[in-house]
Amino acid sequence: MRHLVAPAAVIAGALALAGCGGSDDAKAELSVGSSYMPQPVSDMAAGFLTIANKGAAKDELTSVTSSAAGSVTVHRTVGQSMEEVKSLDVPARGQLVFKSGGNHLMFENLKHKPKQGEKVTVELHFAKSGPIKVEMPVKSATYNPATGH
Ligand SMILES: [Cu+2]
Repeated sequence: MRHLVAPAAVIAGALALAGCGGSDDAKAELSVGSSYMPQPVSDMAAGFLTIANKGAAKDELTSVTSSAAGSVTVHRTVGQSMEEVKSLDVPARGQLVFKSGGNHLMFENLKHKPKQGEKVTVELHFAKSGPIKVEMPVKSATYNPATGH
């Protein structure tokens, strides 16, 4: 489900955000790191990553696609349950973090069950920036980056 924004609205939004920065062409500068998928045990999988924005304008993650799955949706965790969201903000000079127990990507109807050591290609789509392709490594089912190696 793509979230289409009229180009005029995008430009107006960028200019408004640039107002206090002193630059007329402030834009998001996105990069992706720390991506991984815990090895799935069914035809569903979660995915985690961090989207950093060095730019002076915010952006929005609007959809995620992958040829490895029938569908990929963006979820956030609220209390004990999770809900699908249409988009998530990538703040200016900040980051959008997907991690276990928080925001996550949800892959459904996987075409095959990827194993540890494989990579799953996903494409991130944004309201303003061009799409970013990510090679998401598959880790063990219990992998947790917070505990280190
Ligand atoms: Cu979920």
